[in-house]
Amino acid sequence: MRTIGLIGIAAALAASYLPTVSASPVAAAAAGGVKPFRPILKDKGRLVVHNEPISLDINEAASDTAQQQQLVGTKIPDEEQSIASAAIKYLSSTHGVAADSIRTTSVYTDTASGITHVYAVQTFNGIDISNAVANVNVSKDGKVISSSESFVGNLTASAAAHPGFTAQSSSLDVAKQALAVLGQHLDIAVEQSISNKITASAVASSTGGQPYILLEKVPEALSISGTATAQMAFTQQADGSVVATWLVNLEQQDHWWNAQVDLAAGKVVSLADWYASSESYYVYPKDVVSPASGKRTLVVDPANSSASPKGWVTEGSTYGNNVWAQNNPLGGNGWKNNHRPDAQDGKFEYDLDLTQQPSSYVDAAITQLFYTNNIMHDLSYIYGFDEAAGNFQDVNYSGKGAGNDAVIANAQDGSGTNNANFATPPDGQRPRMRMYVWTMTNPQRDGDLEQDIVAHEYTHGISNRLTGGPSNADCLNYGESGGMGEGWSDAVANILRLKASDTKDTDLILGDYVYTKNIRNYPYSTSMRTNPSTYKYLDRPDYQEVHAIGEVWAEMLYEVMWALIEKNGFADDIFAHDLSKGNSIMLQILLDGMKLQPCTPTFIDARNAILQAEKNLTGGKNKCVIWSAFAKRGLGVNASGQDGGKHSEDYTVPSDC
Ligand SMILES: *[C@@H]1O[C@H](CO)[C@@H](O)[C@H](O)[C@H]1NC(C)=O
Ligand SMILES: *[C@@H]1O[C@H](CO)[C@@H](O)[C@H](O)[C@H]1NC(C)=O
Ligand SMILES: *[C@@H]1O[C@H](CO)[C@@H](O)[C@H](O)[C@H]1NC(C)=O
Ligand SMILES: *[C@@H]1O[C@H](CO)[C@@H](O)[C@H](O)[C@H]1NC(C)=O
Ligand SMILES: *[C@@H]1O[C@H](CO)[C@@H](O)[C@H](O)[C@H]1NC(C)=O
Ligand SMILES: CC(=O)N[C@H]1CO[C@H](CO)[C@@H](O)[C@@H]1O
Ligand SMILES: [Ca+2]
Ligand SMILES: [Ca+2]
Ligand SMILES: [Zn+2]
Repeated sequence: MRTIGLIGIAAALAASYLPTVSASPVAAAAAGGVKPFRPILKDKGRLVVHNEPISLDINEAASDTAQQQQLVGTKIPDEEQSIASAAIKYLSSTHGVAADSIRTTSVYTDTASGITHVYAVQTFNGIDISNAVANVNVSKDGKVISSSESFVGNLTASAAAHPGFTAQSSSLDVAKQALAVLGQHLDIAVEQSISNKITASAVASSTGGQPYILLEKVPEALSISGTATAQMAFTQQADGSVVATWLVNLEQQDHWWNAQVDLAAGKVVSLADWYASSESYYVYPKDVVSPASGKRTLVVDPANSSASPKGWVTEGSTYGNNVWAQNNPLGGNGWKNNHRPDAQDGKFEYDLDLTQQPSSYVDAAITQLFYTNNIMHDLSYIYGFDEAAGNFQDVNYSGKGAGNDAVIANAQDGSGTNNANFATPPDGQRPRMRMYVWTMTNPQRDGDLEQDIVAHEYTHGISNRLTGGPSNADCLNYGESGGMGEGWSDAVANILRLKASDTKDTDLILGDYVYTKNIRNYPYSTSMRTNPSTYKYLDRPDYQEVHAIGEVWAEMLYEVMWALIEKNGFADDIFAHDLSKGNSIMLQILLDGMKLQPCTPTFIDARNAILQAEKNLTGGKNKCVIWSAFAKRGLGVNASGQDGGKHSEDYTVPSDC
């Protein structure tokens, strides 16, 4: 049977709970994967609303000085002191917990509602049971309108079951042991000689709680300030039992941990992170392609933890490891010091009135641009445009690839109108996306708000980096290859916007919102009538420009995508990377094909690379449907053509199909 007391633990721990001694004084920094957790107390702590409010005897409580003395250190008006005392009496009588075992932690009166909120914690032998808490809401006329509590009901029974439960230790060494257990949990081993240098001293609490222990000379890998605090407590476990714990509190670069360490068990039993690292964006979410097709919503913590393990935002504004988004009204080359919205609280929520000119909602536009760029970063990362493959990040967590090349994304860039562009230098140099305002309508419309445009631009970066390797930026600049660069950009924008309700009869157009109509010649469609583009179109004089060439390529890819979805089904969430589904297979073999194909590929090279990628991915299960899709548009097995020369169509598939 395990012991629960704190006394004697120091000695026992010396053998069993000391952290492993590492070769270097301080081992590697905390793994990013440590997550907060706590014991889940079933059916406790729910808000109970009293439809018939319960009257409190506030005047009687006012004379109860014993209760009032528990709120020291803060100046509480007499009136609120009395309400708090009455509320504690109420909790005591309704939950069978002695009033002197309930400590008031805060009380205040809300000016708007006039409701007084009383917060309390259950204690045992003067020590807080940190997760046995209560709150009582008292109306202006002195009635309990609602309350909640997570008290330990049979504390005496629990205590009796654990001899030594009442024991206390003020041993400073024990606090150091608790710190070491937290260090282990955070994956930071501290060598004994370093641990020996940590000093500990007792400090009185200024707020009526018990004293705590201040630990100093803590290694920086564990605490950025070099200090930590430890305090004796009890923690209620999920099964209703109570264990003696140490509350250990320390701050790291990206976390502020408040841990409850069960020393007897040598483990952390509850871990909270006081850092509000949450990011929220009021945006057209990833399944709303533009203001023409849906509304903005609040999206909370959208970063994918494998693609962006530290989130999207570095600090309080629209810049982070993947993207720096800002406006650029004058269209100059400067960007670092340009305007960005201020969101110290991580809440990117700005007004957007589409009846006004775009300059009136620049913060909403920058936020949207930042959001969509990060969506593209995470999506392409998941499908293999990662650090090693030369993606756009300032810091490469894997250590592979060149860093310092997060995307510079300019919203409402003043260097142009009615367009957008993306420049891709080699890996390690920053690409630049410039989004323009569109002037076909009044008020004007903002390209930042249209996902297919931003996705199109970002995909230029993906195809340029992947084709011919990350350091060669000259592989998609000419003729057919340049045209396919445009085509992949449309194709990825199409994959991202596809919805479960879409079918192979769905037609998609680009630029619908900003341009008010299709910016391409034909909608993307599996109907030959709606979109008649074939390989032979590359010979037409009006199809020598890159976007026209790209349209033919993207149309072929649209056919391939639907052939794969027809055969394999549709993944509702493309981010889930479910490679048994058609749309996910499509995105995967597009990116894998880019990695495989030569610098300056032709249509035939790119088709063959896609087929090879599919063979590698599935063993060739989809070979024949892919061939059929290409053949439908004239790029069958016997198609032939020269970049800049004649193209000859073929509608047949290999003989084994
Ligand atoms: C009572 O207090 C809790 C906790 O502060 C709060 O969630 C709840 O809304 C309050 N109820 C009323 C009626 O004010
Ligand atoms: C009462 O205490 C015992 C002993 O710790 C514990 O096992 C049990 O779960 C508790 N029961 C309730 C209802 O809290
Ligand atoms: C993050 O991406 C991975 C694939 O790399 C996927 O399995 C996971 O579901 C994604 N998580 C979220 C929250 O989208
Ligand atoms: C082959 O497929 C695997 C995933 O199944 C992928 O990681 C790899 O990059 C692919 N290789 C090529 C050459 O496409
Ligand atoms: C098509 O190409 C195959 C080889 O891939 C060849 O055997 C066949 O003769 C060709 N057919 C025509 C009509 O050119
Ligand atoms: C080659 C290169 O520059 N790699 C970098 C990737 O990012 C990490 C973290 O910033 C750097 O340490 C590497 O030098
Ligand atoms: Ca890079
Ligand atoms: Ca390249
Ligand atoms: Zn383009």
